[in-house]
Amino acid sequence: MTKAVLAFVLAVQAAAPPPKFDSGRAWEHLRQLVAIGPRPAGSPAIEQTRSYIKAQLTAAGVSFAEQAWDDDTPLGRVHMVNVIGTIPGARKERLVIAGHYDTKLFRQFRFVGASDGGSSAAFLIELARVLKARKNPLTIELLFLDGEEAVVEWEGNDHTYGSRHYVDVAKRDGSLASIKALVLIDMIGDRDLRIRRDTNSSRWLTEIIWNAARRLELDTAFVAETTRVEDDHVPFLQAGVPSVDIIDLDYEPWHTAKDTLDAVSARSLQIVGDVVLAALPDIEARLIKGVTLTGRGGKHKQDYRLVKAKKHLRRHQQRLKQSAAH
Ligand code: 1BN
Ligand code: ZN
Repeated sequence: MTKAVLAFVLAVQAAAPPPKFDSGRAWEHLRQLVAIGPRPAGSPAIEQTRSYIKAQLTAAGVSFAEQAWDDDTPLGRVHMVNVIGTIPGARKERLVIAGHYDTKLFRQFRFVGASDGGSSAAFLIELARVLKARKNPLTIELLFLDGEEAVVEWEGNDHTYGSRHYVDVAKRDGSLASIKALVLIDMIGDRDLRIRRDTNSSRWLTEIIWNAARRLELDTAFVAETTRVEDDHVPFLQAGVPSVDIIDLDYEPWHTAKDTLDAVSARSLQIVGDVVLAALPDIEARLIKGVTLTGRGGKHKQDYRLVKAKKHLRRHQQRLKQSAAH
């Protein structure tokens, strides 16, 4: 390739908009995950699920780490592993986008969790591909959580093992401060998607996401009604990390043998993909103080605003130094 051709290719790549969320791809991931069968924490099937997730992250060019531990459950010690995909951004501070990939253990029937456990994992895999090709102002962490489900009953500490472990480790190793927000995805496959606003979630994050849905005329799926959910976002909220749970709990097949591919749709995955990606610039703007990405001016405008934000931060730091010196 000549220098001129190379420069042209690089210029085209730089100008090209990031790819869109492709629910066809997400659906294929979901199909593969469901085909593995029940995938409870500690099972050989969840090991296989993890291999699939890791292979897909590698294919997307996203590096990952595994966070493994053994946790005490009402059924004894269970081996669990969070998979942490990282897409470096312009800044080290992280926006975490998470979802669980385990399915609830049921011995009475075959539970494959197409929406509950499957949809969140499939969604994150496709999001990895999209965000890898995007210019991200913050580092994005795609967090595949193990052990969300109760091993027996959702009471006491028998739930959210993965998120509690992740937050505990982040507190201990000092990395919690760099986590600026969490967007949690759970049970988004429902064919008849109806996501209520969770009142446990941080208000400003909920506003940004539901506003994005309204802009896209997807407020039939992101409805105005509220609910209160305990899920993997709670340990983050308790640690002071602004968090939002995007979850459709109005799902008849929930925790039944009917949570299969028949009950979910690619369209629902697409809706959530479009809304999350539309909300992202506003979330990032809020997190990078001084930036207002209110316009939809494309890459150059965003770069310009980032430069302005950096300047603003530098000035702010100088003022702080000056006032400390006086
Ligand atoms: C979500 C999917 N959850 C379990 N599977 C969390 C939850 C538990 C939500 C109880 C509502 C009630
Ligand atoms: Zn569940």
